[in-house]
Amino acid sequence: MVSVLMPYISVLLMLQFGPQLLYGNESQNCGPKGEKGDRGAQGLPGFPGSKGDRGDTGLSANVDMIPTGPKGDKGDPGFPGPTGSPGIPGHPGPKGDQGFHGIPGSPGIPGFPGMKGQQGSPGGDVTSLQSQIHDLTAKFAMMEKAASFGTFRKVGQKYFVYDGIVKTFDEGIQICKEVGGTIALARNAVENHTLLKVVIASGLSEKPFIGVTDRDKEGQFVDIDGKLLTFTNWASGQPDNYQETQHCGTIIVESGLWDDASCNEPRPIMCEIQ
Ligand SMILES: [Ca+2]
Repeated sequence: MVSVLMPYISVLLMLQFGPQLLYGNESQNCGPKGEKGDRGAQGLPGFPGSKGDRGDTGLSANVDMIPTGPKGDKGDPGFPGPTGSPGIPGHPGPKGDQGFHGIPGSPGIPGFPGMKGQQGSPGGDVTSLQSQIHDLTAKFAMMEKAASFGTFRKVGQKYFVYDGIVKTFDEGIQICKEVGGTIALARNAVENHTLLKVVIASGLSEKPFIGVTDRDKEGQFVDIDGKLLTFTNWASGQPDNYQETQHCGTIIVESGLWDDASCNEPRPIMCEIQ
């Protein structure tokens, strides 16, 4: 502490006793000159000096020499601009892979029951399908034709029809041929019963012709193609070839039994189409 204050204490002693120490007391006698004292302590700092002259102009600033600051933060996204016009369509891309099979659809509405068809051939190819379409078309055409007659009944694969025509046996054969059929003939009991239904439904009172005749050989009835019969339904005592003029078959209105009669006497003509 004393060493720190020593400079200030020395200055104070110099101010108080300096002149006497330096020049002595004029009223006293001077003694022998002493040795030179030690160098005094450093004085206190002086007052600030006056402002200096203006300095020289510095070199021009070089922009490149200005140090670059740190990179700023990323700016906010801008507002979307106006929509441009559509571009030119590109070329078609390559064909993609086949997709997975879809979920099966719901069942369709059941159709109307169709007519019983013939037994089809095995397989489901296009040929079979075309054949079925052909058969259906033919059946529809036949049904449409049958419905064009005043009375018609279906049995098996054929229709018995009647439309009020009264002709001779040979005229009847021709008329039925023109409509795509033949003169009606029952080939079994069921067909005979159906044929009788047509007779009754038509309100006939005269026995219609059926397609049998023994004109070629007396007593041997055949169909119009000349084939022997596999089914007959003759009434008792018939065919009797009454007066040797009866060579064509008829069906009795009340019973459905058969009777031979004159081929040249006009009678109702029933046809069968199939
Ligand atoms: Ca007879």
